[in-house]
Amino acid sequence: MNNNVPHAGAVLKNYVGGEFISSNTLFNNINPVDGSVINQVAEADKHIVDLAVQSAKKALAGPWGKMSLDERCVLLHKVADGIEGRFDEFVAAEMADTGKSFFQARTIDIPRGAANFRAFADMVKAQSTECFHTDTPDGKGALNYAVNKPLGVVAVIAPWNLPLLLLTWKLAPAMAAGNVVIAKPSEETPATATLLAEVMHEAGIPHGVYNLVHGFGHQSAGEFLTQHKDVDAVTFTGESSTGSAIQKATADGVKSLSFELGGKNAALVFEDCDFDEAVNTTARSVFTNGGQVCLCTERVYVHRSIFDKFVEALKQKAQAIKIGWPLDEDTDMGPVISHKHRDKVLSYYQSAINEGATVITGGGIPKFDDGRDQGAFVEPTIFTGLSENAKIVKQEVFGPVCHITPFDTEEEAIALANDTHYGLAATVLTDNLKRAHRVAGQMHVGIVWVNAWYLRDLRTPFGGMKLSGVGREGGVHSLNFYSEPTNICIKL
Ligand code: NAD
Ligand code: 6OD
Repeated sequence: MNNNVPHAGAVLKNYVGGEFISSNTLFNNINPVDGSVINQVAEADKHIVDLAVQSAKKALAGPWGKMSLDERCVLLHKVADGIEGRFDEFVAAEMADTGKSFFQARTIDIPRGAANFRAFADMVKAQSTECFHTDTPDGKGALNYAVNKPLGVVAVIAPWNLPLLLLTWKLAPAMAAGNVVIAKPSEETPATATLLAEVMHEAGIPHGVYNLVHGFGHQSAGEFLTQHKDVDAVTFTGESSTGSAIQKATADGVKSLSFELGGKNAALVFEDCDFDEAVNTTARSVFTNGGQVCLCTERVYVHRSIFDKFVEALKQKAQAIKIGWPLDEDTDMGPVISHKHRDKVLSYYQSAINEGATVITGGGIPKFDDGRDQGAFVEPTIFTGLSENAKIVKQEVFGPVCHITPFDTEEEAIALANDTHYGLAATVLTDNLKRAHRVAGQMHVGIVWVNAWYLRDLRTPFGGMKLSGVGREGGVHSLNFYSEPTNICIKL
């Protein structure tokens, strides 16, 4: 299974000040497809995290801080070239760590890793700063203009669901804006961040600019980073409860924070939608990556006049999903990330059943009669019949599951969609243009897709309201977060 996986059977090391360093504590990196150990990972202790921070500061004061914008952007394009040059290794590493399909890794995750570097290298060169001419009593005036400076040492803490995509989504703008970074990938998915360290090295990124520390959150590399006095900013993607813990940990140091957190996203399916398109889009938004995308739909609201037909059509889609080995060309869905996460997803399935849900399809574990029975697979699942207060309708599951509820009026649909503590994304399915604008404008979320899902333009604002996040990234929003403007006022 792991034959072509880079560093299979070896130790994945930390990358600090341009050197790969091991540590006294190793933990296993598990393949969720069959439970096998892919390799071991060197957990960074406090000393290694401190070395990373000191190396980063040195690089900022040295070659990276002195480099011109043009030179920096050339290097970022070289990093993108490096990812593309070692494309197959990145794909194999991401598949082994997550169990995601070959199709998804090669069409979404790894291409976006490279695209993030190219996009922000180009965007930072097009960035302008503010300039104001100010009247003064002597009539000669003053000129105000802002110059952007990096924040400094930025800790980038990433989750396991789209490991390279989400890490580089933050690394690329942070580096483009001139910062030095310390990446902390999820303990579940350490491989592509390690390959990225090799690419950074080969591309000639000065030592200390990109540092990598492996480990966990609590009392491990994650906390050591967020509590470090010389870390200037923390940019984090993960669970809302972890965001809250980081907020507390960083309070004394008054660090800049950007949080992309959980979601409990709704799809609103109106009677005037293109029915087949609406079913396809909803199936994609519920089941992509085994439902492990923060933007995935977990609550579907369907107009009562098409409810039964829609539930039946989505059931057919769910049952047609091919669950299997990542390398099989026709595999649509792999396992969830770990046995621990599978237990969590299954406990939500059970709670739905205990609360009286109708199981339209799924609800359990698929049976394979081969090595996959040792993996972390769950069935794509659809429930109906629960009240809006049911646990599975209220809380984020992060698995291949949705609950479908009928509605009668547009107002009711909007109220149902907004009745959540989260506010990340929503999908509106209608062919009525006026309704599309009207409904989209009333969603309390950071991102609304109309007749689409996960259609991305990296220049657009991205983030969530309420428990789903703090701040926006994407385009100038990222560049602004990773920069500190200094205003210069010149009396003329
Ligand atoms: P998680 O919060 O458990 O872990 C994310 C990262 O934080 C990991 O690297 C982990 O080691 C680290 N971490 C954990 N505790 C920490 C602490 N106390 N201090 C510092 N670091 C700590 O999240 P996960 O399980 O890896 O990812 C799934 C979650 O992420 C879901 O809730 C999902 O919705 C969310 N997510 C959100 C977005 C978004 O853009 N809004 C994107 C992807 C995932
Ligand atoms: O596409 C992106 O830029 C992005 N941040 C996606 C987040 C997905 C959540 O799992």
